[in-house]
Amino acid sequence: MPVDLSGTWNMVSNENFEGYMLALGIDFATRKIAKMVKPQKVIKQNGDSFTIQTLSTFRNYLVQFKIGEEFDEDTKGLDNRKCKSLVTWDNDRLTCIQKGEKANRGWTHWIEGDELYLEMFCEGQVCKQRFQRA
Ligand code: ECB
Repeated sequence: MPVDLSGTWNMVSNENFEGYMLALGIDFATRKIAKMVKPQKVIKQNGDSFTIQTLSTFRNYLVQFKIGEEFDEDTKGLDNRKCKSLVTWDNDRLTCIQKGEKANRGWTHWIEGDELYLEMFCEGQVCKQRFQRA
């Protein structure tokens, strides 16, 4: 039985988001605003099917996928790139590899204590975010 990441989660910390956004080539004005927001994650996990919404006052982002099935991801509203994305379980860590123009790109989610963790990585930069249940 894998862990269940389902729920509504509020961001409580965000480390090196600047470095991650720079690696993605996000412009100065967008980075300034993006750094201010505290997004909420709404995760729906149904067996192998996931919906992850990232909601904020600035932008929203939606991704839907099944474990082990590569899908076309369009990071519209973020860095606006196309990726071939694949999500798998690495033990109790939900891990996504986003193949595309940017090397070494992806993210990992896991739960530790009552908190949801997210690490997003791109070309050597790692952004670490932590969330608590709303
Ligand atoms: C939707 C949050 C808006 C805040 C940032 C807006 C613009 C910044 C542009 C690019 C930065 C790249 C990523 C933003 C960080 C979080 C958005 C969702 C990242 C993501 O792919 O999360 C995964 C894992 O939870 C599911 O899509």
